[in-house]
Amino acid sequence: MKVLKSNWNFAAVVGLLSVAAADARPWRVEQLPNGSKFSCSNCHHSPYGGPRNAFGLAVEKEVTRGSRAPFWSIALAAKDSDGDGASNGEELGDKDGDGKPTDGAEVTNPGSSKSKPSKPVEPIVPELVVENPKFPFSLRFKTVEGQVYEVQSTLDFRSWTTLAKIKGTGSEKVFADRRKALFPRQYYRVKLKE
Ligand SMILES: [Ca+2]
Ligand SMILES: [Ca+2]
Repeated sequence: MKVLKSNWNFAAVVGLLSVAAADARPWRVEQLPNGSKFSCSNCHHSPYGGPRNAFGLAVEKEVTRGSRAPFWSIALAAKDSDGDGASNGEELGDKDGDGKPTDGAEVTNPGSSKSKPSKPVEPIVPELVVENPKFPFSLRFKTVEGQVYEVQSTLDFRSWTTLAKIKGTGSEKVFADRRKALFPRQYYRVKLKE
């Protein structure tokens, strides 16, 4: 009798699962490039299904109710359904929409504007301007917020000494070399720290 009872419990759980899955149509997730990352949240506001988000509504236009036919297309990839500036294809790591995701591509949610690709920060090599050529020698350069710069000096272009680390703020920074001027000539450079 005990065995029979546990079988019943099992059947009840399976029944509940299939109801939830029917709502969110898991085969649609499988047809999206990298669809498994956000699963049902690609198309629905909730990870359990329910009302569709902007991308879900765009997908709904492409599919027939209950159909399992592939729907991912170049046209759907080119749209920016959630309006976050990144196309659906860019968000799902398949920019050209050919159904083959790009290896190592960043995957974000095409149905949520809060999830979008992080734009790579372009490293900007700063241009150095001499502020004071006499003692104390100083130079200035424009910085980018979030980047770290090292001011270095050398006598021979072989060994460089780090004189200062400067955190970028988005505005110009001034570096002054207040060391005693022991050498007739010094060379300076500013290195962008990785
Ligand atoms: Ca988008
Ligand atoms: Ca998005």
